[in-house]
Amino acid sequence: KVSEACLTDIKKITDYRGNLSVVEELKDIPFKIARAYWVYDVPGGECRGGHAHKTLKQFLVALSGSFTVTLDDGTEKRTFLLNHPYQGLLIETGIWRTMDDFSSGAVCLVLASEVYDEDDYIREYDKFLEYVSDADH
Ligand code: T46
Repeated sequence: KVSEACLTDIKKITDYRGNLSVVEELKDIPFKIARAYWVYDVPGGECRGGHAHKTLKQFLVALSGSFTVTLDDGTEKRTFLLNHPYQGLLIETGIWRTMDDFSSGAVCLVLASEVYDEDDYIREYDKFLEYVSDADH
């Protein structure tokens, strides 16, 4: 449920040489990490996402710059601003997400619980609403 989503603080080790943040699977992130990818060089005004996943869970971090992530569980929508490399957003299964308002130089790191599988995507909003209203999925 979107009402349970929140930005999580990531461990930050400050140092005169610069800062370091770290996450470990099954400890800071509630799944084993099967894949990492990152989104960058997003032109101003472009949005990404616009789909949900049946199985995949993901953890998003703005490594640089900022962007917003809107989560929608079919009932409620909430928008989060990701603008610190020491904060992350967990996206559970069955949540429609869109990513907007990328600043110049924004880099979005995504840690994912599964390898890439196009069959896991729900890319049409009406199918998503059917999916979430079907308790047997
Ligand atoms: C998500 C948001 C946050 C691959 O071949 N392998 C991959 O691991 C990924 C993630 C994508 N692709 C291909 C599939 C498309 O042809 O790369 C192309 C762009 O993917 P997509 O349009 O799904 O990108 P976004 O930024 O809209 O969504 C991505 C993830 O796909 C998605 O799971 O939640 O980032």
